[in-house]
Amino acid sequence: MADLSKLYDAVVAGRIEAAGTLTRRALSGGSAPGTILNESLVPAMAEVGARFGRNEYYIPDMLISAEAMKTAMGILQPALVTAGVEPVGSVAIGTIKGDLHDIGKNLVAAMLEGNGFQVFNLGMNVAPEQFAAAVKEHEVDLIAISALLTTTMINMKEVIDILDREGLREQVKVIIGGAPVTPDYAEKIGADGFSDNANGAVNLTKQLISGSGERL
Ligand code: B12
Repeated sequence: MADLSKLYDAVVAGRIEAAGTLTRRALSGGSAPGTILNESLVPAMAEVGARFGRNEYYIPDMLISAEAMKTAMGILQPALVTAGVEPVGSVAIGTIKGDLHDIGKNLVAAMLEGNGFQVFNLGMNVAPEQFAAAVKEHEVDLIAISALLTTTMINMKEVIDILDREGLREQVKVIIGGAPVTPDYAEKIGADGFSDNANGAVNLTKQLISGSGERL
């Protein structure tokens, strides 16, 4: 537990090497990967955001904390992902056009992989056309779109519009998420579901792919 609060401090302070060392130590000390994630790393990034919101942190501070988070995630990811499981479905995930925030998206991708989904991670700043192309190329069951900015979340609707225009909408589910996204917004743009966290994203994906077909 002591290590988890040290890890939290390291990510908030942007101490990249310490974040890596403390993640390894927490894992070898027996902390569950989910505990490390949810009790240390995710709250640390929330604190970084809060400090930015209060003008106590600036962009370089956010960047360096994001690097510390990524280092920790790189170590945690293999522990989150169970190897050798038959894919239970396939997902294309990306951060929407104009948006360079990829930590939450990568977390959702890792959790999906860890739950047996085949994941095509399209990266960040993904154009709506690229999501449609992934549906055609990989015949994915579901598209997961992330947005962290109020100015970019509006681009999510373009993905659904393109899927409609190209006659692909019926064959693929669409879920959205990211800090500014709300269930109302998901409903408004015609997405099939929303979650504000990675576990919720996995549950949503399971429900939608198993074919309830309902909007969640
Ligand atoms: C780190 C960070 C950055 C880093 C990003 C590095 C990277 N590689 O990702 C850098 C420094 C590059 C950055 C830049 C900017 N940022 Co910034 N950033 C953040 C910060 C501090 C943390 C984001 C994060 O990683 N959170 C941790 C992850 C784990 O959480 P998450 O992303 O929310 O993801 C979870 C859920 O949302 C959900 N989820 C996420 N995606 C999806 C997808 C699906 C399908 C589902 C179901 C769920 C889901 O599950 C995830 C796991 O639980 C946030 C503050 C915050 N509290 O969000 C600001 C924040 C998002 N940034 C902000 C701003 C303003 C900017 C800049 C415009 C600053 C500037 N003036 O240049 C630029 C924009 C650059 C761009 N074009 O994208 C504002 C946005 C305000 C707004 N309402 O639009 C925030 C909220 C800060 C603030 N308090 O004002 N940023």
